[in-house]
Amino acid sequence: MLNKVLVANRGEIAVRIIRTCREMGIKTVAIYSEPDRFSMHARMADEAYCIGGTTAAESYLNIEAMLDVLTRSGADAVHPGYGFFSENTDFSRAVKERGAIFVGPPPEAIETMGDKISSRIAAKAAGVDGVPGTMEAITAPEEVAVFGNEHGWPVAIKAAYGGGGRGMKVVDNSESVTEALESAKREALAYFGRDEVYMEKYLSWPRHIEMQIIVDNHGNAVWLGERDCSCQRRHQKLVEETPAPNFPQDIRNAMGEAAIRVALACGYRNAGTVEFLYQDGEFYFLEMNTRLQVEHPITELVTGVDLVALQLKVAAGEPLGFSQDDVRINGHAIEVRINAEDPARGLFLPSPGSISKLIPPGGPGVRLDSGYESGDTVSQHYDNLIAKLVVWAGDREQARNRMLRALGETYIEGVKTTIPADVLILSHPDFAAAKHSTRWVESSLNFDQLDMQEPPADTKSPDDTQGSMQLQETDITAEVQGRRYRLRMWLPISDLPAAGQSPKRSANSKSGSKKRSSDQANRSMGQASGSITAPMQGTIIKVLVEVGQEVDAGQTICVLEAMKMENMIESPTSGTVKSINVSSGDYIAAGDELAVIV
Ligand code: MV4
Repeated sequence: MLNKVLVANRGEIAVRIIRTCREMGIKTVAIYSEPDRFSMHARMADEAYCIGGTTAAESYLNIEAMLDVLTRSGADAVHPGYGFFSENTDFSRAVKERGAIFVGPPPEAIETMGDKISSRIAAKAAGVDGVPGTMEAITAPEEVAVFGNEHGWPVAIKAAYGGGGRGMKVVDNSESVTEALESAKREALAYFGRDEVYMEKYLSWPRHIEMQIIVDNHGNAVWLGERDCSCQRRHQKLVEETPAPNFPQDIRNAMGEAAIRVALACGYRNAGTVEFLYQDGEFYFLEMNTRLQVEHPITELVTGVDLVALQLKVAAGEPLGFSQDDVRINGHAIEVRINAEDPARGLFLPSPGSISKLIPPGGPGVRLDSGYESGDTVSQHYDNLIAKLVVWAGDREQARNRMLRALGETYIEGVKTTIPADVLILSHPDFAAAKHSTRWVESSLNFDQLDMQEPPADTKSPDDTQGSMQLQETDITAEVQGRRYRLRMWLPISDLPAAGQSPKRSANSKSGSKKRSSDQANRSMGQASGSITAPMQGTIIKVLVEVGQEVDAGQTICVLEAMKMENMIESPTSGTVKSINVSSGDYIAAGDELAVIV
């Protein structure tokens, strides 16, 4: 079995992996960036090393810093979690070159499945049909028009090196093919560094079902049930559940066997997820994710397996220890993601900041996989997932009610969260009746009723006590030559900083010199002055007008890449462009003035 595992990640998934390692007697090594110095995963690991930097690129995507910690710590395996390096073959190869084990599939399997066209070819070779579409990159708009006229509209154009729906364009007719193809290629290049795109017939009302699989090095390949991930907004999963409601057992068995065939066709090892679309009694291969998924806990709850433990066993060369006949699906599990975002008016604007208080839910069948505790800070530099709330119960309706009860118990103060949106979804009659599908959230749910969450009352936590001016035993964290140590000291209470608190920013601190507006409205419709401001932080990827140009109301001024989508920033009025304050490539903050129309 493994001796020491470097957890090459942060947040809730790092905590998740550390917990299972502890249960298995495996030492853990955490890495942390400058903003994460006081983070939960760094606190929990047996060893913690600062890899420096602030942004993801400077820290958790800094391959040299990560490999340096691997060498310094003497870890014999690296668990990548999800995101970051979890599907990066350069990283997995570099880990192996240093004599350590990468807890995941072989690089060849990652490469096969990372290219969505080659993944479709591999699935087809295994006898598993994808959504009707092409097996090579699109080279001309005419190809899309011919395909749409032959197979029917709409047509989905997707990034060959993408995934998760990012950059996907849905084309309704041949007239809009050229612009859609250009936009899809532009986004594919911007998001994934490659502009190859392919197409599929767009299924109008499918369910998004994914199958968990795991393969060891002894010929054992098992599917562990499906997860219904249809409840998504802008390709961000909001709610996942298992078993999929109204899902026939014969389809489940056929999909599980198909998932295994796809995995074996690419020489897969360890845990993975095969995604399908299910519509009108048929299922179609979509893509394969060669990593542990965010939503893996619901599979753990209905099967009783610890997927991280299985991953570590398989990585250590041990057999699974069970076969397909041993797998039992019991009860129903639901997961919701609790993000530091404000869902008011359906904007889901990021809401980074310090969590002044976090009180987790409890009781029967409730699990909170959190990456943060009271006093921790949600940084704007990383994914803003605070925690996953997961419940198990005997059947779907009990699980749905348990989730609503657990959401009601979950208290998070200091940042706005998606909890109100989660409650809206779980309490909606369509969800209760399992009538939802992939388009349901964006076509049928109305988030407008969600008020802007009031800033938390400046309440003291119930356990605040006014201690006397005496010495207080205190655990503090010290960092010596880049390595983190815990020390126990006795200090006068008045000298103690609040746990995890970073120095408060000055009230009038401004980032950048750009003019800010008071209104952070989503639509970029500017103020009466004709000033057009950014509705959210992001990157300008295209400026479409020039100073002095006449524009119409609603004309796109520039394109802002934010929240994994291209946002068209439009002129609120007709007039003349007086000034343009941004150019392509600028990173701007919410409220920055982009242009002025007079
Ligand atoms: C599709 C589709 C319909 N037809 N492809 C989205 C995430 C990524 N895994 C693939 N996704 C989809 N691909 C075809 N040919 C529907 C989805 C989809 C979806 C699409 C729009 C809005 C929400 C969605 C949620 C799940 C799946």
